[in-house]
This record gives sequence, C-alpha cells and structure tokens, in this order.
Amino acid sequence: MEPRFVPYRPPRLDEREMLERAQSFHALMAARRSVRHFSADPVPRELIELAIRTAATAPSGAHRQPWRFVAVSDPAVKRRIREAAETEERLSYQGGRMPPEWLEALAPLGTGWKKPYLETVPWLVVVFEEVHGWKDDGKPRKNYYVKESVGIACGIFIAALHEMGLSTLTHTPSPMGFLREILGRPKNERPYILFPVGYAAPDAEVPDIRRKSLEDVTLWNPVVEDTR
Ligand code: IYR
Repeated sequence: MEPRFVPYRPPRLDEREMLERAQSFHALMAARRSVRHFSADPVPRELIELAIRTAATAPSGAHRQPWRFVAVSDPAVKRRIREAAETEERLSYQGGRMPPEWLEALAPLGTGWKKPYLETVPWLVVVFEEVHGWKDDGKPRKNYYVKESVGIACGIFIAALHEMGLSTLTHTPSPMGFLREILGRPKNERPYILFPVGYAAPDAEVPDIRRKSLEDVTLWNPVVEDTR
C-alpha cells in the first residue's frame, strides 16, 4: 500500500515553558506509587474509558495496536478472578514455585499470596497482548514488537490514571492463563498485566523504598575506543 502523509505541527514552546512543564510532569509522576490498599468507592466508567483511550495512543510495531483492555466491574467476575489468582499465587509463594532468591527480592515489598483487593476495587482492567491478528482469508496476520508495544501502552495507562487521581498496581499473577478463560478471550490473545484500579484507601500504606538516582540510571556519551 502507498504511504500517505498529513501535516504534523506540534507546538514549539519556549525553553522556559518547556522546563516548567517538564518539572511539573516529573513532580506528578514522581509522586506515583503502586497501591495494594484500595477504597471500595465507585469510579465512573467514563474515567476508565479515558485512561484506555489514552493508553491506546501508544506507538506500536507496524502500527498494529496489539492491545485489548478488558474492564471488569461485575462483582461475580472480580470474585472469580480473585479466587483463581490466589490459587496460583499460593502455589507460587508457598508451593515452591518461586525460588528463595525471588521471595527474598520481594520481602521488602511485603507482598503475599492473598489478593483481597482484586475483589474490593471498583475496576479490574486486564490488558491482553494480541499475539497475532487475522487476515481477510482467515489466516493469521503477524504483529510486531508486541511486548514492547503493549508495555508502552500500559505505561501510558498508569500515567493517565495517576494524572486523574486514581491508583493502580501492575499485578502479574503467575501463570495468568486463567484470565483468558474467565474473560472468554480467544487463543490469539495472551494476558499481559492485571490492573486493579480505584482510589487509594484513606489509610493506604506503601513500602518505604527509594528510586534510583539520575546518575544511577543514565550515561551521557560514554566513550568506547573504536578498535576497527
Ligand atoms: N506475582 C506475584 C509476585 C510478585 C512478583 C514481582 I517481580 C513483584 O514485583 C511483586 C509481586 C504477586 O503479584 O504477588
């Protein structure tokens, strides 16, 4: 197919305004935390819709947009998801599926197999990766960089929720196959992340952890001798 192009004119801001916006966006995102204590207060569907719309602006391999967001507020379905997740997580934490090194890595976060919030939050948003699509003739149509694309969409989803004052958690009960069954998704979709979404409980607590510094995570122009 011939490419077609249209004009794109993002605003050119002056540097002072760029700096102010960059600082305020950083302050906003630096205040985000993953939450495991949620309020049961309802969240309007329109807000979840907007977070999904925003997430779905993500770039994707060959623009295939290989994501599906399955939003669940039905208490019976949330309960089934909680029960299935806890069954898997109990086997992971207590049944020897997670090696000691992994359990040690998680110890400072205070996580465990019990996931009551999966039932009490107003929304569960389960993100699926579309491993492949379908051609008109019914044959599989390849997608590209699916994990990268869906990961970026999830990052934008988290930012959108935080911007509107909602909290979430990147929950990855393992293995996650039960989500496809409970939610009736087809074989070409694979569960990627389960996001409980709601307001943080008024008495929510989060682990006392620090983020790496800029210096820890950045290299500027590293020089490696060219030996060609
Ligand atoms: N899926 C488990 C274990 C877990 C794994 C990692 I890596 C974490 O950062 C946190 C938890 C759970 O959700 O408890």
